[in-house]
Amino acid sequence: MSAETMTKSASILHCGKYRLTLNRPLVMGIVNITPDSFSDGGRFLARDQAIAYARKLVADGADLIDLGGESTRPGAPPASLDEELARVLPVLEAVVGDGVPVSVDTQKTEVMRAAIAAGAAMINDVNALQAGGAIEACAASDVAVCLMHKQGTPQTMQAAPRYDDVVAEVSDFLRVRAKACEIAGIAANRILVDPGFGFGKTVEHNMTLLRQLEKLKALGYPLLAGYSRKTSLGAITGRPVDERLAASLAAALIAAQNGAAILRVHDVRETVDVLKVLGALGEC
Ligand code: 7PJ
Repeated sequence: MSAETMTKSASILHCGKYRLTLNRPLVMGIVNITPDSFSDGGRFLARDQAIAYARKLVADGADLIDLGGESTRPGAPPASLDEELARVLPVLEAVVGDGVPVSVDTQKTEVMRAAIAAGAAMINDVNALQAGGAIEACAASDVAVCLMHKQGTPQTMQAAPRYDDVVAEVSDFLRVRAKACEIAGIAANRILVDPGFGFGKTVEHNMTLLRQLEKLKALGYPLLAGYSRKTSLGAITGRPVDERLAASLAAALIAAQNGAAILRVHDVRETVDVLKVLGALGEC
């Protein structure tokens, strides 16, 4: 392939019935459907708020939305299968026809199966499809999969993260998981990889990964990066979670400049503006 053709050909992510051209960074808007995220004035009120919120993110310019029914924040308790299904499915069913691919953030094979049956276009798994039957459930469908690296579990991972070479170890893990997916029948054009910022990583580990994101791109799969509002941005800025917008935008911009294909963010409207400036730079 000539150099000119190479610069023009963007990879295309197969994502359920969608085909996403990765010629500019895409924005994935986060919808957390956990009891602490929305009013606890009853399940239906929380459901309706989550649906309205997802639609607001689409109106704000989200290219995809990511629904999560279990908190994976450091120290968060796990959700039961029934709880997670009851949180995610009604919102998924409501927004799946809105014209934007819907990702479901889950570690549970049963939730994956139900989400796929309900029309999810992507399974986003912080456990990289390591649960029994998870790879097979995704392989039997047409969803895209996001494989994320973490060290330890959300309950324990921030206790004492350690690596000899964080970039090499994250890269090796993602290569092995992506290969397992391909062997099981998930085509390479359905696979995304993610370094898992904040999942068993110190501020230094996160910064090393952010700085060297291009090295993970060498695996040959598009990268998803999620740094929005994370604890290490709090450590760097001294700000609580609701005051990390500027830090989150800075991290998103750096991730985009260093090759991330999809940015998983809370603040969609602001991130879209940041990316418009980056895009305009490319056209100068
Ligand atoms: C990530 C995620 C991430 C992917 C969460 C939070 C914690 N999925 N789910 N990557 N983080 N792929 O948003 O603070 O970084 S939950």
